[in-house]
Amino acid sequence: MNPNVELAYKLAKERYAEIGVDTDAVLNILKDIPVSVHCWQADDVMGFEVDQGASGGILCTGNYPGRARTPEELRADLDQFLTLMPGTIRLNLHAIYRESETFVDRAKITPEHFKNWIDWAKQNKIGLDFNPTYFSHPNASDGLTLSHPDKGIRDYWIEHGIACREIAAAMGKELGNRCVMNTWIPDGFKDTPVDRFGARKRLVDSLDQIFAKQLDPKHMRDAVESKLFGIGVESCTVGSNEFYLAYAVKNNLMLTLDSGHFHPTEVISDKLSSALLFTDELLLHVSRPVRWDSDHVVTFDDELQQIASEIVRCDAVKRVNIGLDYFDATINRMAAWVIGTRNMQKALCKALLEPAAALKKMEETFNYTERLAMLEELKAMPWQAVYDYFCAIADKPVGGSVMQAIRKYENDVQSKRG
Ligand code: RNT
Ligand code: ZN
Repeated sequence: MNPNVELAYKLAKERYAEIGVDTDAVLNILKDIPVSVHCWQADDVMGFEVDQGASGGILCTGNYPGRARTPEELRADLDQFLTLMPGTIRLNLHAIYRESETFVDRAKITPEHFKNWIDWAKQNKIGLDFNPTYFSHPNASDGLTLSHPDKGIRDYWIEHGIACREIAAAMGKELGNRCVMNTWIPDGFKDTPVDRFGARKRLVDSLDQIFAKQLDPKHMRDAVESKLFGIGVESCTVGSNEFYLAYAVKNNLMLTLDSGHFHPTEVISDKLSSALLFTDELLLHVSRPVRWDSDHVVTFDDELQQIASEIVRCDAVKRVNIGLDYFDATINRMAAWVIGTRNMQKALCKALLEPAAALKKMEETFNYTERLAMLEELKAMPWQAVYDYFCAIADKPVGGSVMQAIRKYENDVQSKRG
């Protein structure tokens, strides 16, 4: 190990001990917090069904070379990614990443179409999460799927949802590692609709059919993701926050909070403590909305730190499933993956390094002055030395040196892709 990394950790350990924080204990917790990494950053949300970009209110921009074009290329990228990441990583797949020699309709996919993914996950001892794909498809071209006025279209997507739940359950069972399946639909309206109630009522009915069958919660759990607006869906999104919050609570599902799916000044960090009082588990899609749901790479910004702090302060590390959701094709996609995922871990690391009990005590006794002083001190405490050490003991590149491996992979592999 680089002696400077070791020395910096030793000093950091002493500094944190002064405020009653045990850094070794923090490292132990951190290594077991899974971060579910979205496969779709590596290929611009295209999948292996047809050769076209995402549609339905989401859009990946940029043409940086090196997009993974095949399942083999995507898995190679993931193998490389895993060599660069400390901690516990899960992989989040979408239905469009199915593998099949011939075209297979989305309503007809089975666990067989994900065999290679399951084998890959087994080999790497990582868990899988899953998503039905209700977008980028002719049956979604009206901008409506499960809430479509045409029963035929709704039934098609219901069949897809049911097929996907079986796939998620098979993944969880095969891997002995529960799979979380997230349902997000693009349904909404560019202009002001007159029958929001009708559309939402149809959505309830479709979801009820999809979730009707009880599947073993040891193998899979369902989550439902709300959204405020997207490109082409500016005036109304059928699956809004109120809709899914109520639906999740009523039906004992997880609520998915995507940090890009609210008003530009509204934050999900404030929502965790409320949602956790009425649902047993949550799923997060950690993203970075710059102007809209623009899915920029997650940076170490205030909201990311607040999200991580809330998870820790609510004592909800085991109740909040952390997933990432962003896609940037203007930069090296491996760097996008690594930087965003490491930022999530750094934020968790920093959050775990808070003297939580002392801070709560200050608040309860109205000692807001000390609370402010402590919170400001914590910002510049040597948490980075702790995270560096976390990478070093996992035998992964420390800090900026990870870019050497990323550049090498770009030269040797990604730049050779057409
Ligand atoms: C879209 C949602 C959704 C997707 C992924 C690909 O606004 O955030 O989660 O980004 O499923
Ligand atoms: Zn999302």
